[in-house]
Amino acid sequence: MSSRRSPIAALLLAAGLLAAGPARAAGGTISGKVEATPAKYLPDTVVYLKNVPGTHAPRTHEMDQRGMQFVPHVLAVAQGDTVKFLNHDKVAHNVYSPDGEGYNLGSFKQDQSASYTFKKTGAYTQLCSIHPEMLGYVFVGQNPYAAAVDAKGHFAIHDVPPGTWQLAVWNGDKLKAPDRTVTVVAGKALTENFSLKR
Ligand SMILES: [Cu+2]
Repeated sequence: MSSRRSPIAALLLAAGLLAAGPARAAGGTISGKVEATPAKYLPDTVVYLKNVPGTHAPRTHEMDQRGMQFVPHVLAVAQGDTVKFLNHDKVAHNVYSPDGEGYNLGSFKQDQSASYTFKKTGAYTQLCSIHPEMLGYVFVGQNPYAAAVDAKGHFAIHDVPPGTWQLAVWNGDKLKAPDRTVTVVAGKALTENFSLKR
């Protein structure tokens, strides 16, 4: 009748459960809406988490040049990620940024591309030397938990590790909102709205 486990077996079981826990548990979601005053600065907004420990697999993102614009206008990536810059216009475009370590990927024609891997965090103004009116931003965070807002100011950050984090808003050097402490629980959704002002 005895089904009692030895102390060692109990320890191994506990260790196994603990090891399986973080990989199995879903992260949380943080979503909400950002309002900006003046509203014209709303498109230049990223909501992000500061300083989340742990490593992430580097990803490759795409920023297109289409209709004489960078698409998306703001791209949020993580340190170590690569951005592949595309060109779907009939004219040649250039890709350069004076920010961070700076880069100039030269000029390329329709259906050609050029890639850059972002080694340092920060916001990179994305410019084209051929068309001075073109402007985009690559926001490079410390971690992948960041999202640019859509046209109405909505954002969603998915698969956030459970824990207590600092939630912040980037809007260049134009508008601001105070950082906020949030506690993320696995499988739960948080709603966080922001109002940006000068
Ligand atoms: Cu251009």
